Amino acid sequence: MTNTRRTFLKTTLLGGLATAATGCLHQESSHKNAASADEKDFPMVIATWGPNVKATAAAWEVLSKNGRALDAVEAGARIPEADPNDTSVGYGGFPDRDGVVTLDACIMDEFGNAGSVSGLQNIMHPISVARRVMEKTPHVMLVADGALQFALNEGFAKENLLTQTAREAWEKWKLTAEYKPKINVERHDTIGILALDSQHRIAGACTTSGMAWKMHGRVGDSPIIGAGMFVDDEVGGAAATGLGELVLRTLGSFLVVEEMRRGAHPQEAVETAVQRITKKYPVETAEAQVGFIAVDKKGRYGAYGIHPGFNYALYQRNENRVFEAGALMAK
Ligand code: SD4
Repeated sequence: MTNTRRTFLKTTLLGGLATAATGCLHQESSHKNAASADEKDFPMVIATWGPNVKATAAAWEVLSKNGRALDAVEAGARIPEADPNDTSVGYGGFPDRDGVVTLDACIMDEFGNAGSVSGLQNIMHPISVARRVMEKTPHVMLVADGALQFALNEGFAKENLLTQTAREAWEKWKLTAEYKPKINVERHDTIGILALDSQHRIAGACTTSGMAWKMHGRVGDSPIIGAGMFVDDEVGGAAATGLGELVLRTLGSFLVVEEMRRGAHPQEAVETAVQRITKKYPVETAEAQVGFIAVDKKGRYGAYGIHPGFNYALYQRNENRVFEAGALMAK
């Protein structure tokens, strides 16, 4: 066990561990089943993967000053984007099989506006480019060269995002050139982040370098509105991590939000989405991970993965903590 992992596990509370063991609702979330929102639960922010406590902390900086959820999720997503040690997001992200770092990101606000970029190269903060697409263009999504041109026109700097570590990992991968995405790689992956601010406005963001060693031009779930992330201010929001192809085929985040619209608790909703994927794709899901996080407008949340090992960061009621998510294939 790495030191980092030990630190995160130490911060895991009993409620989170109970969830990992049973796959049930969080013990501590029982108070959240009240018909109306508990004001103490606002603001809140939740993000995929434990190391993203740094991202939830950055988002909290915005939220605790009564800032807008949209600003909070953007601030949070920018943390792993700029971290060279995070090999699955932004700067330092592992490249595709041609050695090119290509980035996917999307963002949504409380009005249902959405922005997205895919296959973006050489820009450190694709989430901020996605936000500009949302706010400054008549479109939702820009890809590849068009996205880069737009970013440059908007004043973003062109940078080399391939670190020495990532290059060496790619050189090593090329020796076998076997494409076999692993479950819970480093437990540090794509960030999906959802926030509810003090005025109960919702926003979500998702940003990634995608699956390492993917084909050049491959688009994952993360920049696709409804797959990698979806929010609806009337209902709640959801975000996904893991093997994007499985999430794309099932439009996972949209499914989670629609389940909540039908009245499901966020935990039930994420479990339904995971079950849908595993039922439809039993062979692929035996070896692949997908994890979802979700929040509803009452400030309740849920998280669930196909396999054990998915965890998440939650900043709520003034505490920033990491929890183990339950898993369908928990032993
Ligand atoms: C993708 N879902 O590109 C992303 C990557 C990811 O765990 O989340 N990896 O498929």
